[in-house]
Amino acid sequence: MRPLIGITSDYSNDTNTINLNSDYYWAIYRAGGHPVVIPYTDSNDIHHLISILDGIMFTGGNDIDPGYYGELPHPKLGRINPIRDEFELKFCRLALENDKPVLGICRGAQLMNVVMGGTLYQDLEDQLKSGTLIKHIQSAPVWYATHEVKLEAGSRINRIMGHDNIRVNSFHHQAVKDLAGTFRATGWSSDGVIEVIESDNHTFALGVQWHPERMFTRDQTMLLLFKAFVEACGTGRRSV
Ligand SMILES: [Mn+2]
Repeated sequence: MRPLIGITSDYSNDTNTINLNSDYYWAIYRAGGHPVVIPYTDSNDIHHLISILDGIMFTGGNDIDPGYYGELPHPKLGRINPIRDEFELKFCRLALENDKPVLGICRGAQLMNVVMGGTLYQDLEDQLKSGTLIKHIQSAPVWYATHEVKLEAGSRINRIMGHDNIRVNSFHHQAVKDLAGTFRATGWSSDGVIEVIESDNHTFALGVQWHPERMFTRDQTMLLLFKAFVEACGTGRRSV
């Protein structure tokens, strides 16, 4: 039986719609999971939701309210979605506390770090004065890799991808700044921006700053990430 994987979605107050790019859905399905789209949910129901899922993928989206990591809004902060923030932060905290396998994509990786006490660059161009900053909001097609990520030797992401260097797409103006205690950085772009975080204290808690779901149909190595996640979700499932 396919592990049941919850995928968080965006909620628009303006149009009263729940939105998810279907690439996320097909990536989990192709990797052997049974994807279910999770809209925002009343916090009283989150415990039950987590108990019936085998794993959760936190997807990309708007910026997280910097108040959650103790900062005021920087002028370059993008749109925020208070309803999504409140739900996902509780959902992610509870998932990690219960050692439910978690994969974070872009905003999802940032969310995992914030939930566990880390901080973000609210705007890389303004706040990371490295002098070597590369373009992290690519103009190239979504599936096209535009920058390299160096993966730490011996890390989970390195074992999954099977390479010390990979090429990824990039659609973010924010990134992890101070790491939460439970996470370590295991992938960086050439300008030092953290592109992968992972936990050694959880069955599977890993976040990537790029969008593998938009690459896997053209780059099979990107499917390895989803397969490793689904496999971890399957290991922990209760027999019925
Ligand atoms: Mn990037």
